[in-house]
Amino acid sequence: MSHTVHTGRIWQDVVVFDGLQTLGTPQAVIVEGETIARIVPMAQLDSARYAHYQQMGSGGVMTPGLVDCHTHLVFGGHRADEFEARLEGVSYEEIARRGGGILSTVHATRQASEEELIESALPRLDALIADGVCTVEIKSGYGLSVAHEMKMLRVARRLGELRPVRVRTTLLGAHALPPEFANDSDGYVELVCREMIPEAARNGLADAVDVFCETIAFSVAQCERVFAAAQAHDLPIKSHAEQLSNLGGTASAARHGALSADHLEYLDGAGIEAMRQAGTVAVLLPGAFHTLRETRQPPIGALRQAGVPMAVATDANPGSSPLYQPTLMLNLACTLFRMTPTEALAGMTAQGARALGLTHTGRLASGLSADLCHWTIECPAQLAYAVQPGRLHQRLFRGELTHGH
Ligand code: DI6
Ligand code: FE
Repeated sequence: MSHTVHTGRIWQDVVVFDGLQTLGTPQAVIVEGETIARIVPMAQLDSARYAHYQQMGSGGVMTPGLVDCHTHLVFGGHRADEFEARLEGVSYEEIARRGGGILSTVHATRQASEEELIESALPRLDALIADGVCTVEIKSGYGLSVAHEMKMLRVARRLGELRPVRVRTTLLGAHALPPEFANDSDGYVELVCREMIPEAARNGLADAVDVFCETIAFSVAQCERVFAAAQAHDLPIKSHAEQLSNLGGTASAARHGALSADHLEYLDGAGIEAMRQAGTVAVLLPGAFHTLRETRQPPIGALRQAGVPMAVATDANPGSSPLYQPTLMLNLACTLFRMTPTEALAGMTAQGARALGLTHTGRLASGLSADLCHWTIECPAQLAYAVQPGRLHQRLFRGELTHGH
């Protein structure tokens, strides 16, 4: 077997979107081992120095590997029946109140073995990877008992071992009220705080803790108990807030130093101001907005004006966003929310990483992890402009070429 040892790889004459902006002139991108070594304007490239590097090609667009910072990728079953019911006029909340919705997926997820959950999640994960994802957050939240939530988190961790992708896990025990606690939501929150969070922390299964703050889920006061328990175990917090109504969950999460508040269609000025002060990332989920045929827009203009960082993610899940194509979200973020293509792309790279508390990925800069995508397009805005599979030419994860050649 022949064996070529490359000290490094180089791309020349590429348009670079560095995670926040498109650099002004064509660049060379140089990777050494697992790390981005240099990004240098072509005019300043001493190409002789890189003559023995593997020449990866020239032209096209280079972006950081995409970061999908909000998914519910692990679950049992599907909810096509609810899709049809909603089309006939039944609301998402009504379905939830009838015991369907999230609880229908809880039922199917509890029935499934770890192997079955891995089997069903892998094609979904592969779809994200094929669209350029290098980092994906995966939430629990369809187990709603200590054992089943830990099962979900173990499956999520395992997915990260089976595929070349960085998986960040989030414990979402406070997602919905399980049937066993039907008339005792405080009792369930107690279980989340006293048993679930400590168990996840003890076993190193969760990188963060999330809640669903909503009339059909948990109150602000209950979410604050979950935040306190998470922080007692040194776990960062996140919140699904202001998705279907305004309860003030975002302001509360921000005051507790949340990494992100997610959804935010019903966010008000006080919530925006709290996010600004705390540096909390606004995670926008146009897939859920689209699927639920929501008409209330998240306050993009006000978030932009306040300088609140905005991330974009798939929210991939069987109910409100059965959409497993991150670049489609770039398009929807622009078309539905009027984000700019630059904002949308930053939302799925630098700001997505920030929403996960990650500093070594999501940007193209020397010293960071060589997680990058090379696309056969001419300018970064094309990623948001057209919904067109097949444009990912090469994908590197931690310096390893996993796609293309
Ligand atoms: N909001 C969402 O959009 C997802 N979870 C949440 O709190 C939906 C989860 C589902 O419908 O299964
Ligand atoms: Fe979600």
